[in-house]
Amino acid sequence: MTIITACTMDCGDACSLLVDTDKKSIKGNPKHPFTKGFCCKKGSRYFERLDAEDRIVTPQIKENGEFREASWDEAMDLVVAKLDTARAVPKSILHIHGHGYRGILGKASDILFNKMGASTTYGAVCDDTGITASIRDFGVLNHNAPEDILNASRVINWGRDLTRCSIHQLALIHKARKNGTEVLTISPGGDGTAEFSDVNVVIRPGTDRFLAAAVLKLYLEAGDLNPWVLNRTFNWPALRGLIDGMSFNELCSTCEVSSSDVEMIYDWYADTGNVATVISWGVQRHVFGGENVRFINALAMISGNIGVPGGGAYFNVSSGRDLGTWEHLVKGGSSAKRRELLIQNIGAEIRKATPPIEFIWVDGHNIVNQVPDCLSVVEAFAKPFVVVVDGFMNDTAMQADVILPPAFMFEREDVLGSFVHNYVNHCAAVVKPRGQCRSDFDVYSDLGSRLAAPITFPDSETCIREGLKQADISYDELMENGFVKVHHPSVAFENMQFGHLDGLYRFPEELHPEPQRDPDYPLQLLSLVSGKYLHSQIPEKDQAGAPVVFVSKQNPAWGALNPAMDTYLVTPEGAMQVKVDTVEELHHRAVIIRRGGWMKYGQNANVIIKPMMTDMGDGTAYYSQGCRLENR
Ligand SMILES: Nc1nc2c(c(=O)[nH]1)NC1C(S)=C(S)[C@@H](COP(=O)(O)OP(=O)(O)OC[C@H]3O[C@@H](n4cnc5c(=O)[nH]c(N)nc54)[C@H](O)[C@@H]3O)O[C@H]1N2
Ligand SMILES: Nc1nc2c(c(=O)[nH]1)N[C@H]1C(S)=C(S)[C@@H](COP(=O)(O)OP(=O)(O)OC[C@H]3O[C@@H](n4cnc5c(=O)[nH]c(N)nc54)[C@H](O)[C@@H]3O)O[C@H]1N2
Ligand SMILES: [Mo]
Repeated sequence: MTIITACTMDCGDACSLLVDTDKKSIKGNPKHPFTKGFCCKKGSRYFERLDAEDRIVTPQIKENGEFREASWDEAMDLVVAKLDTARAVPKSILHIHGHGYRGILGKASDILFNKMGASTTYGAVCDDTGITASIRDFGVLNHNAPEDILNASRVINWGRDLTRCSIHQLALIHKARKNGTEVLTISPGGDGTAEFSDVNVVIRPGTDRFLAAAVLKLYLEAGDLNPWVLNRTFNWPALRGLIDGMSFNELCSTCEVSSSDVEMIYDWYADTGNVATVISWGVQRHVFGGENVRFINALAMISGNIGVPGGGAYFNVSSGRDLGTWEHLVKGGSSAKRRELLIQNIGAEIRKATPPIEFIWVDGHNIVNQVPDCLSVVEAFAKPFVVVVDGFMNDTAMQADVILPPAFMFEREDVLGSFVHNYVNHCAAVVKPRGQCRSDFDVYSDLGSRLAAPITFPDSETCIREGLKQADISYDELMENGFVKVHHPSVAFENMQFGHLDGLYRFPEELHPEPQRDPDYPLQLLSLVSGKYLHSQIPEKDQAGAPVVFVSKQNPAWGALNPAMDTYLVTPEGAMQVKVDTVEELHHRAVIIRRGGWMKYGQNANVIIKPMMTDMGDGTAYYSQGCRLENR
């Protein structure tokens, strides 16, 4: 039987899928206008994950350092007893929820722990730097519909590796190129962007703001600024003054882009026809990542490409923008101001917390793996009682006292939106949960009702219906078709009306210098997404041996390494053994490692990445990590 469902993985493509439950085959829904009948391998091979031999399908309790199987009743009794005790000081409970699963029902754990007044996290490991930057500029988070890119004469892509992170945006780009749209990509290189770009410009990682400022300087020199555009901005004189005071050559040399390439980028923006600007998430994972995004947005604005078809600046939209909450339907508990611990330095934050953290609950997050300074997270998890809701014995599950096995996608229902497109999808449960796995919603509903002071949820259908009310989405249409298009104008900020109270655009008013490189760690470590896997959701069998890092043949480390000896990737935080390979057109001081490998296999770069904040949105500056390669 073929059933319409949808992917709930943390990916903007948010595909509508057809699952043949007899053949266990998965394909993209041809009726879904964005999915268009195809999906990536992570989606089409999801049964390998559901049926994996090493999947945890029974609750586990740790005793004397070893896990043993337990019934749900035994595991829940133990968890509830610990929680009831900890609730005497609600702040002593810490709830950590990640990007592992999303949706209307996916909010259940946040709602339950909010009602308990538990501590929570702030800060971000993903996209909040770029979101905050975009909101400072435009007043709200929005971009043109992704399909509008087909109207662009040219696309300027600031680093997004569509071959890995979004095959449906890639398909749109392929289609646009067939119709004559040209694509220029600016990135540190060594990625998949050459496959879909007419021109590639290699930039020193972390310095896009200087390149955008250099192009803006050429606009100033040319004097061809559109008065209508300037009229829609609040603080143009401040940005103009800032750029006037800078030398073109210095801007070029800071980002290590030649003046002729900067002139070419100016021509791409200034020529007739509209230009769409695409901004990667990579641009904002640097200490001045927010400023990078703001200067790129400023260029899209000054070039007259905001509020027009075929233009726009694509960072992302909020996947939850069309979905409401059902928290107000929950009975018991109360929502008070919660203590917040910084996510990207969670080890240190737990250690210094007063009152101390006694109980930690983690769901949908391989936190021990995905945040910097992982070893300190392991240390901080040692004393509190730790419950992890996950289905694999990954770096986080290993630190648990109790592991509760969740039903994964296709085994449980949810409804979710996308951070790229404008459709809301129904992720139907199409197969029974394996073994004793239970949906997260069911687990939280059960847990809440077992507490000494209970917190009770409505049934799941009531929650879904409530969540759909916000954007007036028809429940029946959603169930019938598997998706609903939510109306958002195809062009964002039409007539240049922005979200600030005065309706005007805001420019950045400062350009911070790039921090000095530590001469002992002259290379820059980029821990990029891998095409084959979603973050750390990597089968254990694929993690043998030292991980491969990629450098350019021009990298000073490459010539200095002796291939016959062991090689280590070294930062001030520590060292890990790696294999080194070369890749074309990568910036000569960049080192690429694909992220998500597990600590227990010596594959996790976060062990040697220091927690560093970005300038906006409390984001994580993973890519500002200095490093070196050496034989040992
Ligand atoms: N070094 C480095 N680290 C990074 C980044 C970087 O650039 N560099 N970027 C990061 C980014 S962009 C992100 S978004 C984060 C992602 O960090 P995480 O959110 O930790 O992502 P995953 O590694 O995919 O882990 C998600 C977990 O959720 C589990 N899961 C899946 N479905 C369900 C479910 O239905 N219920 C429950 N309970 N669990 C489920 C999966 O098995 C998996 O273990 O990592 C960040 N980490
Ligand atoms: N296959 C797969 N797809 C995914 C994910 C996954 O884990 N696997 N994760 C999803 C999630 S949660 C996210 S957030 C996205 C992330 O998607 P991407 O944006 O692709 O994320 P990154 O790998 O962090 O960075 C992407 C690119 O940024 C470029 N880059 C790095 N630094 C700079 C810079 O300073 N300037 C410029 N111009 N470019 C730079 C790099 O060359 C890299 O190719 O992907 C989503 N899609
Ligand atoms: Mo992300």
